[in-house]
Amino acid sequence: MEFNADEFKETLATRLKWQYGKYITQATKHDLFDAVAASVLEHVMGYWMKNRRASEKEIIRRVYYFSAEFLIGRALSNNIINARIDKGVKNVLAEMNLDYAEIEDEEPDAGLGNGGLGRLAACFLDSLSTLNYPARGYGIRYEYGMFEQKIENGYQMEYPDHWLAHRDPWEIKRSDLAVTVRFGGTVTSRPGPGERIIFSQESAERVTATPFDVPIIGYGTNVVNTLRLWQASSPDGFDLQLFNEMQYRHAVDRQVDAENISRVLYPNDSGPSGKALRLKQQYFFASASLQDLVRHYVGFCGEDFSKFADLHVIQLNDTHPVVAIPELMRLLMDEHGVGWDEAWVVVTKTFAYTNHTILAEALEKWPIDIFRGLLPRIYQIVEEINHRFNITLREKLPGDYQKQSRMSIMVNGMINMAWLAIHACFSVNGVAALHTEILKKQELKDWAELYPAKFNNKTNGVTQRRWLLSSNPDLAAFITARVGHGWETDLSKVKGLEHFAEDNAALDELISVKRRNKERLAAYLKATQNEFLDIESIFDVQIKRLHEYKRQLLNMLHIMYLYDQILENPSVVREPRTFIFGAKAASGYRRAKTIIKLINTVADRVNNDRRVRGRLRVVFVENYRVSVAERIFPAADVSEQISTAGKEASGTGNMKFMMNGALTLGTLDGANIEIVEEAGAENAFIFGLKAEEIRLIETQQAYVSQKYIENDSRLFKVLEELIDGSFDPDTQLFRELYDSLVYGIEGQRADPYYVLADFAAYAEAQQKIDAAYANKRSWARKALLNIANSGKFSSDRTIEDYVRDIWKLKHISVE
Ligand code: 26Q
Repeated sequence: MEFNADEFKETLATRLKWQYGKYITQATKHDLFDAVAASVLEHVMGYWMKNRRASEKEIIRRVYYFSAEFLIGRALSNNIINARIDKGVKNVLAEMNLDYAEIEDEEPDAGLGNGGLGRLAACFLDSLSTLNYPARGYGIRYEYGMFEQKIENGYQMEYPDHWLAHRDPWEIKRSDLAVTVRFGGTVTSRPGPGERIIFSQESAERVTATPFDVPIIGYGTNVVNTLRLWQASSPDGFDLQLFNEMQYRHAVDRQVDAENISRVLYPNDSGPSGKALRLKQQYFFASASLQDLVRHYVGFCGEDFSKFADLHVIQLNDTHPVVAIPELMRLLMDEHGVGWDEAWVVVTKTFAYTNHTILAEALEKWPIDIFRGLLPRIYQIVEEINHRFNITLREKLPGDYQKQSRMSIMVNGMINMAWLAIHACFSVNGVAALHTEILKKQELKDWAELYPAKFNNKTNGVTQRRWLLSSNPDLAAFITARVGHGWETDLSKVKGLEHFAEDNAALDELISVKRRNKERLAAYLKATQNEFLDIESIFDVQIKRLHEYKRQLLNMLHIMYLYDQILENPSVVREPRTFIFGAKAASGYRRAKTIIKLINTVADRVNNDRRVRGRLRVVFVENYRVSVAERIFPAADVSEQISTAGKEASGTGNMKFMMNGALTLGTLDGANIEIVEEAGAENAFIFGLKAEEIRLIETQQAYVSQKYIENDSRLFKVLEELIDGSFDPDTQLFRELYDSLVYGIEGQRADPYYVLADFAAYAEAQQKIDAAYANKRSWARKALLNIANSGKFSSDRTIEDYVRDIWKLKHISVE
């Protein structure tokens, strides 16, 4: 659709008039953001409506991405770029003397996710629309997203993220599509027609699920798919009786209880919390989404469900939505009279499951009593699935009682959601080659033997539209000037940059692009947290959730060592370095929070020590989130990907760094392996124990952390500094970190993540970086080759892999 500047201006003015009763001159920045967003939405609304009408007229095969998290971030820039109206909108605003950057900055992040898994879901939606595939995301409209992090006295403090305080201009409430979800109560059964037994859930708590639709605009196509997020409310409103009896608090109890289901994202990306509310969230959105699909299907095909699996493929984003499996059984059997066997065929042809973690403690298990109390009918169905599965297990593994019990979906009072998923889904995938291999050979070995054909790999990817075109316009222009357009929707085209690897003019321009991005980041951090950054220094960046396995602590111990070294021998010439961290710790993860305190404590000391000025700085970026990531990736020189080998399923930040010309400093873990394979080992800095080596040490229980301390005086020194008051007079502050590395605490052995074992290799790799950066052109050449070989890591490639192997979708076209 052609962009019409006058129409856009008029829409903008109209929105300000009817929404705020203001002239443009009276509008606040936020009013302006809202009006601009509304005008952008108006521009694409015609397409969105056509997409919706098409899906109402005809039922076609579609993928439904079920995810408890969609980490969208901001939408304005992304939407105007994808709708190809960015130049038009920016020109209009400039004509009106409005500052686009300021307006853009008014939009709160839609932080409806913890990290990688949620952001992956968002990248996938962008690619699906861009590649013209029929798709819909289903999730929860959290009233509060990922908490806002403030650093107070070096400690992480958490504040609610009220991102909807000003309403969201992108969403449309669809009250006409609300459904009811039931919790608790008791299951009763009575004989129905023929052999049938009719089950019903009596005196259950009823919760209304209302969908809010958000448009997902493809880049340069007419396809606008939908992200449908459910909000919970009470169908009963408040209790007038109680209110009249002056029981004001109790009068709203039911309302509050229901609304709590979609109140807040669980800010926890590690061990399952085992909290009933979390299970309620999962069932709430799984049930609502399936009711939505079944209702639509019945409208076309009636009660004949033989075509359901041809028309739906549901991708389960980790175990969080796996309760959808028994819920679809329930809907088919209890609400539509389908028999068990027929329903099971539908279910097992419809669902596919993605695993995002190797950490055993993160696989979700629900205590049976919580599960049964909350979802009594679903519990019966899971029990029956398990019963039938156990019969086939006994047939297939006669006598192997250990394995039968290991694989049982219900055992020791727990329901194992991953086992339920693997048993019921037709596809089970990991998210990077190494990850999938580890699943098949170790973590899920029993299952890969039972169902070998289900297992497959889908290496993650990220959308270059957000992570390059939108966030790094200078680099985008650099690329386009050399390989032309086309890479925006086919990232393999950046390969053409390789021709410029020996072109000094190109390399110098790449250096100045990076420099400008560093200046921009420096200006932002100066403005937001009064932080001074040295543009001449190497920007060495680790931005990701705080986790022991991601080893921010390894990075820190090395920084402490560098600090000592510079103090000891100031004449050692070094490239100046700025270590940048961004990380949120799960609220209940004490050790992760202590590591944040350590980073800030060391930063305080180092940054205020004249003796290392101009050589070493440490910066902790507060409240790391998508919109901040968009400023950091373009400015990075070094990408820290230093997880314990075998622990990081894939990583996706590593891919964003690569696209933006940062060099990877990493272990052979997750997608790092594939990144180095593409970039060339000479263009990355790889160090440390390999997954196989660690595996061997673990099976032999052969790890002796003590020898690393004894044989490395550097290590000995920095470890002592954790507890001798060097950085903080309170010698107990970091005692826990020390003890966990040196002695082992809380039932763990010493150094469970091999920080000490990898320290020397890490320090050596850092030294190589120091030496390599001295030659600016040679460094730029490596950066260029990273960009040129990042094609594989577009989520467009990932989506094509899913479509070909799992989803089997046909392209759609919209007039
Ligand atoms: C589970 C139960 C209860 C509460 C919370 C959770 C929960 C929530 C989020 C568990 C895990 C997560 C998120 C996991 C995650 O982000 N995993 C990352 O997924 C990325 C995309 O595949 C990978 O690149 C990362 O390697 C992986 O860590």
